[in-house]
Amino acid sequence: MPKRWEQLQEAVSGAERIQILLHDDPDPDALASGAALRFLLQETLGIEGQVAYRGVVSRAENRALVDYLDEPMENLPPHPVRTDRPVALIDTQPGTGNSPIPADHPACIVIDHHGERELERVTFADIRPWIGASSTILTQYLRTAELLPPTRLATALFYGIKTDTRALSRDTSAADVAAYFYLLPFIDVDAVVEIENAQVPAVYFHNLSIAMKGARVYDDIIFAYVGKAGYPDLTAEIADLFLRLEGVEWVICVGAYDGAMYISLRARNDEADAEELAKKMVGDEGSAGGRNTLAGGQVPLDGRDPGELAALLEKRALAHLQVPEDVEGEPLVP
Ligand SMILES: [Mn+2]
Repeated sequence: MPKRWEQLQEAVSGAERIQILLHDDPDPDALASGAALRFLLQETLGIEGQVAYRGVVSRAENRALVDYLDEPMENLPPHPVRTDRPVALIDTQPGTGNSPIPADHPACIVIDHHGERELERVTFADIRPWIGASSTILTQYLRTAELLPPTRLATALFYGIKTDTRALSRDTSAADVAAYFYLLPFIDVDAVVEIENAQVPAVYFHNLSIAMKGARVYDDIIFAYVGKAGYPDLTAEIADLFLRLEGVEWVICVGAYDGAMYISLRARNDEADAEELAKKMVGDEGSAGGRNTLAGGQVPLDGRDPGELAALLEKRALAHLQVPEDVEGEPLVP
């Protein structure tokens, strides 16, 4: 770890300002990790960092976290980012489906816990797929640099680990457990409770009702289409909810938003390959990424009827999961 910390410092030596990019539609792990890198570089090297992302933070809990963090974050336009400022990329890698920079864009720092890709122009990469959250990696850097995390940052990092690992129940390494309990004394427990209980807009229940009425269960697989989603994170929220269904091993949830079909996958088994399923579902039409138990993707609608595209994606998913074509799913609710 001290060696990594030295290399990270070398990668930004001489820089006065740096842009810290998160993955699109950032989740708590990305938001917390970006804020942590900014704090780390500011406190140790005096480098001014600007955290930025494309897309929207739409899940109620995540918006509550952003409000609580009170960290200036820049919302970037939808096209790929091209900038001359040194760039750090967090919780994703250049050229992946949810990355704001293409594979050939230089980056001085990339920190991620997803599967390692071929990195072309990255000065310092810390990619550790066996770790459950980027927040864990950033917590390690803070400790190595002997920086105590301020309350808001500690709370965000704790929440980042908690959400990415489902409270240490999936994709969790010893390092995640160590970081989680290291942060515990520094966090604001009331803030965590408030973030976790953030109220959702009415459209959540509208989409939930469509999803529930149409959901089909194929043995240990549940497929649900939420219709036209009120916001992009909706499919992820409903996928998390359906994972609670008894006997379910796989949740496949899709919904149309802003000209694209959003796909959210969840698996209960750590040995599953949700990322592979997401890639099979999008084929060469869109982008997908993720980990063993959690993955997502997007397919452009290209003028197609969302319901028909949802049915096509369902077919692809079931084929990949080896459900025979003549098996008809049971409705979730009669
Ligand atoms: Mn993450």
